[in-house]
Amino acid sequence: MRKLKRLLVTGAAGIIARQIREGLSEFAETVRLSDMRDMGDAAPHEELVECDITDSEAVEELVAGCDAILHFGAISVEDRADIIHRTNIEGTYHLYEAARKKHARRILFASSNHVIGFHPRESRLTASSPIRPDGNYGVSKAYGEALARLYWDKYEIETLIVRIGSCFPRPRDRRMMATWMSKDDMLRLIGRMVDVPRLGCPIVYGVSDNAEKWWDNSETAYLGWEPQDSSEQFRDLFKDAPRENPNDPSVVRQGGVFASAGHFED
Ligand code: 15L
Repeated sequence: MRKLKRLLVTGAAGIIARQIREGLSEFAETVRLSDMRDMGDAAPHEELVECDITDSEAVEELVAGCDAILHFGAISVEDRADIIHRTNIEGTYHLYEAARKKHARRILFASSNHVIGFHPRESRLTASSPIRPDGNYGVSKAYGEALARLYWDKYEIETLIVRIGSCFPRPRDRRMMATWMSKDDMLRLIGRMVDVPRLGCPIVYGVSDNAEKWWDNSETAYLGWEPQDSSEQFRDLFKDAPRENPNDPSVVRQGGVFASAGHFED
């Protein structure tokens, strides 16, 4: 496998980056980790940089010298629009501008299933399905996807857009039997992002090979990513859970409670 010189990871103290951190040494000689929160101690191949993603100058400095970026840095739950916009919209804009100016050519944009969260669970979605964000958070990720597409079309910066399902050590509720993504499947996907000769700007659903499937990645088969794990190993966790009401909006919609949550400006 091709090895990058320096791989930048934003949101390095977050739940996804913490799970995959150890595995990243396979992809790059140096891994630059960035967050505003505590990132622990650096391993010999790591650099730790405290950076506020909303500070454009600091982000430019952060990106300098990196050939690829895993952009996980974001508010990752539903919140008021002004809070979400600052980090997820302005911050992502600063990151893409820095990539353009400092010649970082390949980015993984951690998008989310909440870009399509209002689709009902019985629909099977592809990369071409219309977006149906389920809240302020989902809208901010749709912006990031559009920005990624613009920077590919106009500046040839390649982005792997990953609409991540639920990347936790194990599913936290019944819904996540369909949306769960293992850390190893995430690492396999990053491996393809690094290794594929021509990436372009594909949209991939970040989900393991679960028995319950809402998302179809056949349009991006050229990436050669084949998830190996399945949530079935965790099915017993929910065998005694109360039966869900099939008409509850959080059960009807793919986005779960993000879709049924009330308006966040009130
Ligand atoms: C996300 O995008 C969130 O960041 C995460 O906290 C989970 O809730 C996940 O989606 C999900 O849909 O399960």
